[in-house]
Amino acid sequence: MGLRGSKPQERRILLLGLDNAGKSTLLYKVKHNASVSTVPTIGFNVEMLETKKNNQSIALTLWDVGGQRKMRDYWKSFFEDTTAVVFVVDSSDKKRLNEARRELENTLRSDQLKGRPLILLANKQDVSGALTATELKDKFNLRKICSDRDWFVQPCSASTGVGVTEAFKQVAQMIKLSPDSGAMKDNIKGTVKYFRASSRR
Ligand SMILES: Nc1nc2c(ncn2[C@@H]2O[C@H](COP(=O)(O)OP(=O)(O)OP(=O)(O)O)[C@@H](O)[C@H]2O)c(=O)[nH]1
Ligand SMILES: [Mg+2]
Repeated sequence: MGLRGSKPQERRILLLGLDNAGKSTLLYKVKHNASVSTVPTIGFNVEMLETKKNNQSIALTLWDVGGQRKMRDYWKSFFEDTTAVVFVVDSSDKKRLNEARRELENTLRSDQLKGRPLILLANKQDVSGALTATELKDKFNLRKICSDRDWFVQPCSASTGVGVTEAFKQVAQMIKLSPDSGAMKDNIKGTVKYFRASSRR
């Protein structure tokens, strides 16, 4: 059992995926249970989500980074200290599945993300004709490309909220907790500074 009043362990979770996949919709759904009307993210959004694992409090810092092509070059600036990647896919957009798979493969190649768990979100399940989680798993060849990490595919709809809580419960399950609660440094400020400096170049 966690010590009463002890600082929650902080973990950094990166939400990635193509533009229009539903990352920002998901972020606000899980944080505020709100259906917000989003605009394409230029830059990033960040929210803190408190959750529990084995009675231990965990503070998840959720980084939602824009997925437009020009934004993807910046994804790597967010990799450092990432505990798990949540890769969001628009399961109804069959024309862009190959593009999504390519970007996922590129992301997983990073040394900074070596061994980090992947949660693939088969989003937009409310749209008729959307690929199922199993179809997406096969299409992305996850068994092969994730042979060296834990992975999980969660069907969800960021619009209706179905599957969203389950997705983040799964994230918490896949996180390894350390006995020294609160020891991990919170580097939000560092990343914000880095991002601003890069975007001015
Ligand atoms: N039907 C349906 N629409 C969704 C769902 N999730 C997101 N959308 C819609 O998809 C569009 C894009 O959603 P965003 O959350 O802005 O997508 P994003 O991944 O943040 O996009 P970028 O910021 O450009 O990377 C919006 O019109 C959302 O309302 C879903 O589960 N079902
Ligand atoms: Mg967005």
